[in-house]
Amino acid sequence: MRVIVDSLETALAVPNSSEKSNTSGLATIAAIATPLGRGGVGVIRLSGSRAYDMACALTGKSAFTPRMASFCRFYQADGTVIDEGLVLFFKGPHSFTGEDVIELQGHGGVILQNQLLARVFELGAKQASAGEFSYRAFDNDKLDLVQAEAIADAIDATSAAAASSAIRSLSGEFSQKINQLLEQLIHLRLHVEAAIDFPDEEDVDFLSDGVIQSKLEQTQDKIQQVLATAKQGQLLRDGIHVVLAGRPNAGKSSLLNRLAGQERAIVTDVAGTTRDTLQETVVLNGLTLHLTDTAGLRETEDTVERIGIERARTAITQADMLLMVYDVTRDVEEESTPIQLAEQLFGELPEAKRLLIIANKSDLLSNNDREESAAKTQAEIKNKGYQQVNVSCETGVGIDSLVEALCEKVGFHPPENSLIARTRHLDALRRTANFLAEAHEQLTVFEAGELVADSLRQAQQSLGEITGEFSADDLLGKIFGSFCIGK
Ligand SMILES: Nc1nc2c(ncn2[C@@H]2O[C@H](COP(=O)(O)OP(=O)(O)OP(=O)(O)O)[C@@H](O)[C@H]2O)c(=O)[nH]1
Ligand SMILES: [Mg+2]
Repeated sequence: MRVIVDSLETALAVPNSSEKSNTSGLATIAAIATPLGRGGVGVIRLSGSRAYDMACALTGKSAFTPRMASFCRFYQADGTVIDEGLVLFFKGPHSFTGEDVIELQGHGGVILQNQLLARVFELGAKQASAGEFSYRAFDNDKLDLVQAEAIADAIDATSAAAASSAIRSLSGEFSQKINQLLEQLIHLRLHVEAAIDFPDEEDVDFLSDGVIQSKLEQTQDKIQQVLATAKQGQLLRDGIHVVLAGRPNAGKSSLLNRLAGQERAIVTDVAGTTRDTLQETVVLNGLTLHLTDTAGLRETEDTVERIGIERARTAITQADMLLMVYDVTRDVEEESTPIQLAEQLFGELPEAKRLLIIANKSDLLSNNDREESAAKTQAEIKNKGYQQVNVSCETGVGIDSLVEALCEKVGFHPPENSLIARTRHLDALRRTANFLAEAHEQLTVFEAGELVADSLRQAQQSLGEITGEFSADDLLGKIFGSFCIGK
């Protein structure tokens, strides 16, 4: 069996970088790599086969030593000085892009940087498009897709935890997990293909001797572990969209202000204060919350308010999580319960995993009232699988519990060493898991070797999309197009 497996190894190996285009022969690109504005230093980066010659022409020097800073003047064509600063030379392939790279570190002023960039263009460089440096790095095998995405995620991170997990993904930790899984899958495919091609070998039926099944199940377990890590990473990166909805005057805007820690929304005792939706992003317990405050839901003749309510309804349908805020002293009358209120407000009861019920203004209830109201409402809420948190936006009581309940509800509990991930990765992992489940069924129920092999091939294909082994050009365009220019 070992010999057969070895002989199949080459045939099933994951295609590697040989399929990528070669970046040599491409234009030399340039872009301002630091934010344009007032600053001590501004960096312009060049990459390509002519970068070195351009640096020589720009500075009048004839040579640069790789990885050594050289202090130079940067000249216009007519010999006037544009600026002075450092030139750093990274000789390909030992550079970020894998090509020759030059960094010009001048002063960080808008005019100076633009003049310097214009001069570099005059010398023949082309403006880099968004993500083009990273794309070249990917194309030259300096980075895989997960690492390239991690660069953009580190730059765009909205919390310290998201930034540090992006840096861990950049260093290759996430890619390593995926590559281990890919190896495991390839190995599994080898065994299955061998079992199909050589069914009578040593008089053993490889498909039913349990070895393939146990290897398959191990791979399935591993995928589930990686999926769980990736889910946390995706929450870290993207956060969740939380919509605050309820009757007018329930305290939605007060809650937004409490969560934001500042007076962001107007709060008055006039019902119908909030007209338009209002967004605020906050990071609480490490989770990024994109909050939307909405107009109170009610029947109204007022044109402006009606438009506001329509917007509220749109936000409600798009929310990852709905916080239904109600006024404990008013909104839930004798004959109605929070669950009935939710049905009235939203037309139908939202799924339990998308709805958190917030009983606000608990400071206005006496202890007796509070107990009575809790007894009345909690049983039904729990029976139906929903959850209520009692808060007072006035005093701040219950706000911490609300945030904890929110994190719990979306399953956010990132491990110490979490790794950033994107929806794209989760999607690919889920598809891989589905193909493996298919393979398992074909193996254990139908003993259909060819179909097992085909499902495993598709599983490998899906998994390979994550690091970019099998990614289509349009997907690459989408990923790199979302980067900033100069990266
Ligand atoms: N006592 C008490 N009053 C509160 C509490 N939360 C909000 N209020 C008051 O309730 C009134 C309405 O609060 P808002 O936050 O404007 O309510 P809203 O739900 O945004 O109302 P609309 O924008 O009109 O839909 C204000 O007078 C608040 O000061 C609370 O926990 N306790
Ligand atoms: Mg409001």
